[in-house]
Amino acid sequence: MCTVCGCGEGETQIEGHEHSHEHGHHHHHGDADHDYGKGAAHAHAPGLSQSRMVQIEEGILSKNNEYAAANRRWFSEHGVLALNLVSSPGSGKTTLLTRSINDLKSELRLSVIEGDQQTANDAERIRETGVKALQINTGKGCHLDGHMVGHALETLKPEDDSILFIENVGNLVCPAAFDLGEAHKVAILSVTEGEDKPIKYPDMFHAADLMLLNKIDLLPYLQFDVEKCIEYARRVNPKIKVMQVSATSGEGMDNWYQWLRATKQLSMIGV
Ligand SMILES: Nc1nc2c(ncn2[C@@H]2O[C@H](COP(=O)(O)OP(=O)(O)OP(=O)(O)O)[C@@H](O)[C@H]2O)c(=O)[nH]1
Ligand SMILES: [Mg+2]
Repeated sequence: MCTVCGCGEGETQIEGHEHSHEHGHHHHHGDADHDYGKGAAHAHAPGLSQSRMVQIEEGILSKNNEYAAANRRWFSEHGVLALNLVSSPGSGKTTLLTRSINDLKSELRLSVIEGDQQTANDAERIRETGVKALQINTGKGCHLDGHMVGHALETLKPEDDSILFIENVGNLVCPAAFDLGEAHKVAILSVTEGEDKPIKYPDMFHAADLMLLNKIDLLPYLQFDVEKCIEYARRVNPKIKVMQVSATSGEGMDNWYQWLRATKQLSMIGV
């Protein structure tokens, strides 16, 4: 459960994975996608005091941090640069990933974990590029967590010295609170969403090291103030890097690729 929004108890499914464990999730082997939570959402906690809810939330987050720390150790031992891609639904994460993969797959080792509540659509889109991808379905859950990613790693087995993209569930709120063990969160904001998103959802933009402002090919048709958007992002996170891109036209994508190459290099020397 996520006590931020009360989402989610139930079953998660990770493709190719099956077992039950202490959390009561049931994973399914075979072709099934990893599915977390076909059961009813438990959004309310009647009878629980505010302080009890805070206690529960702290417990969940500290447990998550343990799983995330284990993932981070694994990434470091294997020379894997893990990036957590976060955004609202439809900002263009999968489109951006498929283009990036097609442009970089001859040069870098890549793999992808896809998080969505339902369907394996995004993992299938990634697999069309020839790169390994694994779908996690979170069911009622609104974000990936460290534990789900740990299990996905067992099945996906990213190569040593590679980049692992983790596309989180589309949601600008809860994924900010759940560390997956990644080196960086990359926030994708598309220009169709309005320039004020960084100040409306500050936690996410505060947690991200890079913001990709996507769909800039659409700017001629919109009233979107790019400078103001960047100013808002810097207001919540003075250190955030911002790049303007179009995942469909390819404009600006080279800056992102340069950032990926440089960040991969730095990760190998432990920065
Ligand atoms: N014009 C334009 N459309 C884009 C761009 N990037 C993505 N899209 C479109 O935006 C829609 C959503 O793209 P996706 O890549 O599925 O977005 P997503 O963030 O992965 O979505 P979820 O995984 O469902 O959260 C699709 O119709 C894409 O074609 C872009 O740079 N320009
Ligand atoms: Mg997607």
